Amino acid sequence: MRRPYVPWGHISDFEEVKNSMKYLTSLVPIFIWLILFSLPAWASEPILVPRAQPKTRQATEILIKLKPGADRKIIAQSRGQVRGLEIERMPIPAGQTPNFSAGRWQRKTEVAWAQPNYWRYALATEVVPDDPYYRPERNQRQYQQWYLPKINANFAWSICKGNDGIVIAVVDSGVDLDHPDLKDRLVQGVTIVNQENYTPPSRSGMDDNGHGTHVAGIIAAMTNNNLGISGCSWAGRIMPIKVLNKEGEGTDADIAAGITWAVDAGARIINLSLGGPLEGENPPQVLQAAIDYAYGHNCLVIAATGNSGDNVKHYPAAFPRVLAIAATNPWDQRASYSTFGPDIDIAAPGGAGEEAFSKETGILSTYWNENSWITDFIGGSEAGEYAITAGTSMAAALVSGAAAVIWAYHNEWTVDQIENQLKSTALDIGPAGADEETGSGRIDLLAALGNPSVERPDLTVYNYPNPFNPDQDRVTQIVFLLGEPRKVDIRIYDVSRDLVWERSFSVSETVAGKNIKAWDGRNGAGEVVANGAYFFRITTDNGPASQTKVIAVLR
Ligand SMILES: [Ca+2]
Ligand SMILES: [Ca+2]
Ligand SMILES: [Ca+2]
Repeated sequence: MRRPYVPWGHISDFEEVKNSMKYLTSLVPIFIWLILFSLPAWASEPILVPRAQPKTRQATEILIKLKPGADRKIIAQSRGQVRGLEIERMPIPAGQTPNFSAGRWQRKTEVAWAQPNYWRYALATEVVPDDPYYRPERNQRQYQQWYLPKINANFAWSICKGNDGIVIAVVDSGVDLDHPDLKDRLVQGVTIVNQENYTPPSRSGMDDNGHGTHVAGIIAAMTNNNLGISGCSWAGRIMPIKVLNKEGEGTDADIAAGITWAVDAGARIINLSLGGPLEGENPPQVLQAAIDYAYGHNCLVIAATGNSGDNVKHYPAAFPRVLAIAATNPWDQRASYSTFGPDIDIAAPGGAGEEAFSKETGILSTYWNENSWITDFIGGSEAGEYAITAGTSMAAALVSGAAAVIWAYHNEWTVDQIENQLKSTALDIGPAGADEETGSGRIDLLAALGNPSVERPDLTVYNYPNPFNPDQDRVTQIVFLLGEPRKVDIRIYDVSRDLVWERSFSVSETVAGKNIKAWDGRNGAGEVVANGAYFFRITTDNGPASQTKVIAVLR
C-alpha cells in the first residue's frame, strides 16, 4: 500500500495513518495539535519588540568640491563626479581613515569643502498592523503572533510589505475559500485528490481539514484589515491546491500534479507543508520530476522537514532543490519535534512542542473546521476561524511568506538568489555555523531585505497578573525569557523613579528559557506599596540587553 503523506503539524488520529506510520507513533506528541482550551488572563501580555539601530560602515571615498578656477591636477585620481554636481569622488589612500583623509583635502587651498562619502541606511521603523490577534490590548483575552516580530517582520514591513504579483501555491488540504481573513487574497486553485472512498468538497481548492487554511494564513492572511491575524506578507496571492484529503493524507502522484498545475498557473513559490519518510531504495521519482519542473520555471519550492524529532530523511524536503525548513521555538532553539539532518537548509519559528499549547509558544493562524461558524474562539478540536498549533508545517509557511516579501522587493531575483539571501542573512543559532539542526539558522526578514541594522535583545519580559492586587493575588510573577543563563538584576521603581524593590540573580539562579521571580507588592521596608503604576527594569550582563515594563498595582 502507498504510504500516505501527512501534513506536518496536523492532528492525525486516522487509523490508516496510524498503521502505516506505526514506527512513528511512539512519537505521538509530534502528531498532536497542542491546544490550549482556556488561557489565563496574563496570556495577553506583550512580548519583545526589537528596536532598529543604525549600523555603521566605513566610508571608502572622500567627496570634494573644488573652488572656482582651481587647478584640476589635484583631482587626477578622481573616480568620477557625483551625477549632476561638480563634486569629485576621491579614493582614500591606504592607511588613512576617512576623517583624516577628508581633513587633508579640506586644508588644500584649491578645495572648497571635503567630506567622507558616508553610508546611509534604510530607516526601518516598526509597523504595527491593526489586526487584533497580532498584538494584545492590555487586559483582554487577545493573542499575539510572536513569530512575526521574532523574524523582524514588523520592521521589514516598513521596507516592503509584499506585492500582489507574487503567487504562493499552498499544496495542502486546501484553503477555506470563505475565510474572512483570507478570501480577498486567493486566486483560482484546484483540487487533485484521486482516492477511493473520498469525495472532496465540490469547490476547487476548498479545505475540509484545516491544515492548509492554517498554513495560508501564516503566509499571507489579509493584514491591517482590523480583523483576526496578520500575514507575513501583507500582499501576494494564495493559490489553494488541494492534494490531501479530509484526514490530511495524499499521494505522490497527486502532490506532483498539484505542483505542476501551480507552476503552469503562475505560482512563484510552492509551499509543501507535508512529507513522509523514504520508502524503498530511491527517493520518490515522481516528486523529483515535479520539483525539477518547478525549479526549471524559476519557482521556489519550500518544504517542511518533518516532525519526527529524529534524523529520518523525509521527502520532499530531502531533495536538494527543495528549501528544507526546520522549526524553532520562541527561544531560537530547534523545536523538539523538528526533524534534523544534512538536508536541513534553514529554520523558522514553528512553535514549541514540549509544553502545553499557548499563545506564548504556539503558532496562531487562520483555520477551518466544521465549526468555523464559531468566531473568536481559539483552541481545541472546536477551533473556529483561528487556531493555535505547532510544527515544521508552520515554519515552512513562515519562510514562504518571507520569501514572498523578498521576491516582491527583488522581483528580478532567481530561486537560487532568494535561497542564498535567506541563508546568508539568517541568525546563526545552535552549534556555530551551518548545522544539521537548524541549517544556516533562523530566518530574519529584515536582514534579508538588506538592512541588518537591528539590535537583537535576548530578553523578553512580562509579568502577571497585571494589574496586580497584593491583597488577592499575593504576588505578581515577573517572567523573563533568556537565550542562555545570565546574571540578571530586577529593579522596580515608582513613578517618581524612586527605587522600590530590587533583586539580583546570579547565572546559577537563571536558566535558558523561562525564568519566573515573584514580587509581593512590598517595598524594601516590607510595606505594601500604594496603588498606582510601577516600572520594573530587568538588566542582564549581556551588554545593553534590558527591558522596562509597567506593573499596575490596584487594590
Ligand atoms: Ca487580518
Ligand atoms: Ca535543499
Ligand atoms: Ca548554527
